[in-house]
Amino acid sequence: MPDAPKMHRVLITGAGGGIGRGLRETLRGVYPVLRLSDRIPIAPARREGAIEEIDQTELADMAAVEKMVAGCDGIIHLGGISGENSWEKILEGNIVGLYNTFEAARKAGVKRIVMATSNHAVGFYPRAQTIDHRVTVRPDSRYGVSKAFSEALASLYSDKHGIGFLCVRIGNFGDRPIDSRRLSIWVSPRDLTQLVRIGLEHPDVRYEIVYGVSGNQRSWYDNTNAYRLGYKPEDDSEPQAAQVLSAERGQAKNPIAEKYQGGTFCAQEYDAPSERR
Ligand code: 15L
Repeated sequence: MPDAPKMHRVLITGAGGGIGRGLRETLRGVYPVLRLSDRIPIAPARREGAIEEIDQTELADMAAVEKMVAGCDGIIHLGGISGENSWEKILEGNIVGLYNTFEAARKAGVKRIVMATSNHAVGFYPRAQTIDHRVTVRPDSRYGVSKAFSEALASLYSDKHGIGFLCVRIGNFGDRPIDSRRLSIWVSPRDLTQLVRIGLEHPDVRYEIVYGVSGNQRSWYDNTNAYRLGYKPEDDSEPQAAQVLSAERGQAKNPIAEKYQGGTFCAQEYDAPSERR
């Protein structure tokens, strides 16, 4: 078995967003140095528990990205655009910005990257189907396409340059599931933290795709690949189900959003004359 990579300094990109702020808390003290980067200013560094370094970088600026990545052993890449947007914004944040990050990581000798991909890379699978990590991508948006691109670029940088990647198709991160769709894709802060740590620390990770979801009874995913790597989710959305469902009773629903896993991402701009099987 290969040795676990040594993680001294870990960079979180997109550290000012919801997931980044959550991981800043749950990873405090886990690694000696956390470098927190975003394009927007983020809360000042703290010193108790672990050293924090604060950085402000536009991912489209390669020279700045090289400085952001310098000296890091591992990266949790959350940066870029986190939902559907114009092609120009997606191109800049999630294609150019992603390429810059991986390329800078290669040059800097980064050993591991946990890539925040998304359920929207496979959002056009119907809810009636259980999918695993081996299905072909079926993006539901320009955003979903950029996440599929991230999985492909990670595969290239793993095969050609030996960086270990855990691509986590994140469902919906938060303290609780916020609607009926999220009962199937919710991930709690502590469960996502567990997956991130597997990605950075497990000795065998070369290139893996897993679903970033808690152990939800209503899941649409067969997350065998995560379990194989030792993931043991502690949370399940089920105790929240009755309350979430009763809050939605009587609400009008879009049939395309309801049919497919990606929900409203599938229904936006939808004008197909007939549904693909
Ligand atoms: C995502 O990928 C987004 O980043 C997040 O904002 C949510 O829209 C989530 O998916 C979801 O599907 O709920």
